[in-house]
Amino acid sequence: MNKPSMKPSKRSGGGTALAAVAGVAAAAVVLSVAELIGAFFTNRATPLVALGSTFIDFTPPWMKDFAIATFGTNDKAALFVGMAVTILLLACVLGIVAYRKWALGVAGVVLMGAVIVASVVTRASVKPVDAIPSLIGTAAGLVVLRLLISRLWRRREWPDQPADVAAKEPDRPATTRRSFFAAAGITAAASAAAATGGRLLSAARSNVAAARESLQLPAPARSARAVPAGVQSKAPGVTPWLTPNEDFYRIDTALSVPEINAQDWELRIHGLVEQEVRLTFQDLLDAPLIESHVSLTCVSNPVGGNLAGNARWLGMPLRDALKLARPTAGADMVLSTSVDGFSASTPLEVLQDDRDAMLAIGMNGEALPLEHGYPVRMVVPGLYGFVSATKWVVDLEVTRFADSKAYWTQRGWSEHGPIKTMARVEVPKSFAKVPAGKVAIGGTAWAQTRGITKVEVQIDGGPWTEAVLSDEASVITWRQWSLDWDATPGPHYIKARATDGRGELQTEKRADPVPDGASGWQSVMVTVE
Ligand SMILES: Nc1nc2c(c(=O)[nH]1)N[C@H]1C(S)=C(S)[C@@H](COP(=O)(O)O)O[C@H]1N2
Ligand SMILES: [Mo]
Repeated sequence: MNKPSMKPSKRSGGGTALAAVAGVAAAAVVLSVAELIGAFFTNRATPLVALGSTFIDFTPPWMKDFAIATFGTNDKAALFVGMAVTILLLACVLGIVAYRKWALGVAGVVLMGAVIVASVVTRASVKPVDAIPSLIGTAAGLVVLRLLISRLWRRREWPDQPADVAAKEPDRPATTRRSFFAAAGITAAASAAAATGGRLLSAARSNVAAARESLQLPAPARSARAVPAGVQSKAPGVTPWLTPNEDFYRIDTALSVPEINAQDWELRIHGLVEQEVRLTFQDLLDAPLIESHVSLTCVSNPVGGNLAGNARWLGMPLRDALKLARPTAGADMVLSTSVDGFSASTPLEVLQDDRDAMLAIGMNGEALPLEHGYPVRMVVPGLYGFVSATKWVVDLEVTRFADSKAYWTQRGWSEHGPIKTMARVEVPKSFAKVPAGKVAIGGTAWAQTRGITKVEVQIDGGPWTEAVLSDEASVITWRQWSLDWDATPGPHYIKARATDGRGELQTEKRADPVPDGASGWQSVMVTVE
């Protein structure tokens, strides 16, 4: 074993850079070995996913808002890039520290390992054994770090090699620069192979996607209301009234999409109830299901943003599920929790009235896509997703707002989240150049549970003109609109505002998404040529 005295002096040039390389190679081993071994565990909270998820859970509201505003639905990719850069830098530092003072390097790696393990075991629905991939990964990384660093200590032919090192270790071969890079290269290649193998293996082991594909949805006991022929805006280029599943916005805290076997799925309804209930997926398939078009909206949607979608959902009415459990007097909230620990607080009465709140299993005629909550999610008309639309839902606790706080409420967002009235201008696009003459303006407006009764458009601060409303399917779906405009050359500003079914005009007051949704009238600048 090398003793500290055998290490080169601090000033050895080149050694430091190579030590950083050794650190990076060791970090690659930690992550890839954990990935490979993680393939054998069902939860698969491997280091990157667990660290990222923990980071997301500690994200303050303004940062979440910033991430969504900046990266939109690519916020997860941005997080992974940020994590990769951080890990790369830390690995360089750890490599250098280990090279200079091995014991300190070991302490650093062990500390990193402890952070990884802590973030893994604190995830929801994780068992202690799920720490094993990270533990083995960290141990493997430490071994590789030792092998590479000791090569640096034994650099006989390198100019900065202290004379006594080789003499003190006559039984061990000296190393060359080339052999160091060969070892580092082999480590990198082996890591890449292990990580890829782990990915492929876990993809092969997961049959959830296949089971979803072959799921036959039952016919609803009550079909969706017929959609009027004229729901689509007359203005070309406006979003389709019905959002295809692949285009439906996705917002959640899940870095890796939870994979739940429908046969294993169970929903526990408990808390302030007379009868605790457990529902299986088969119970849902056997229940009288309803089908309904409902538009979902995210509270993080900025004015004019596209974090909203409209789909046909199939599911068991939540009022029926709650009836089985019989909530007791005093309860005023249902805390729904997903398999990955996200939770939402929904007023109990909203889940018991006739607005078609449901435990959804189908979306636009298909089983729920994995990213949208397979096998079961909540869909609640009229409320932003963060207080209602729990995906991968496994637990409903009947409780009181005074006693429990949901995931985003704990992080500074509101306790309640009724959707605010909003008119969105979709064509012409912001900063578009359009030819003079007849220009079709159009977009989508929503005020779920109240409905839209008027949309008005204003050009350059002039009079407000009523737009043509497309047909209304229901008050829980969005409503499209259009207006023909005789455009004259020059820059123009187009503003829109909606009035809801109660005759209430959309507020002009600008508000940020935090804490309970953005508001204000959208204004779009276009250039007419
Ligand atoms: N399990 C889980 N469910 C969740 C969330 C989440 O982070 N985790 N996000 C909610 C939010 S904020 C919204 S807007 C909707 C979005 O649903 P979608 O991704 O199907 O469009 O899901 C809700 N359900
Ligand atoms: Mo959301």
